Amino acid sequence: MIIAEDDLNLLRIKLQELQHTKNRAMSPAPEIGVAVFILKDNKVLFGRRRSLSIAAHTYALPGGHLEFGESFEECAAREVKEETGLDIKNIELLTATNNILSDTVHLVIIYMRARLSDPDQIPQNIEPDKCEGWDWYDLNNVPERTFGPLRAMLQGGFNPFPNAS
Ligand code: IPR
Repeated sequence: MIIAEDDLNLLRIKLQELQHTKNRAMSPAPEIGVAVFILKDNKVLFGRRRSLSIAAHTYALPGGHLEFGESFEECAAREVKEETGLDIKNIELLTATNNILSDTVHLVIIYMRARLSDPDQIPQNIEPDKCEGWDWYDLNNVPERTFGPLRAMLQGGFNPFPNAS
């Protein structure tokens, strides 16, 4: 039987998810994620996540787990590149939130902001098995199904733009 490359990728992702779920159940521990507000004009980049164990089917910022030995800035640049193909600059730490999402998922999210290295770059959906696609959104008009903690933060008045009142 010949298995298509796309199906293989999907299988790999599902396997990773199962492994994560198993690890979480066996030895629950806080995880560290880095999420990036990429600022362009007055907009921010969001993507709709596919069925992943964290924030499934919600709109979220590009980002992912911090790897061993990595700085927040390195993680931000790596995850943004892996997920969107974009190169970013002026990467800065904004804030962190502590999110107990379920009995087995406790995620500390480090929020960063950054600008496009080249403002004409267009985001690509590099990991279609993980994300439905990327688009720019005005912060006053974020998608209905934005990842809960992020939505709460924005509704609470958090603004990633410099000099925001
Ligand atoms: P990986 O590291 O698998 O890319 O993580 P992710 O895309 O599931 O992101 C998890 C942390 C996010 C929500 C900041």
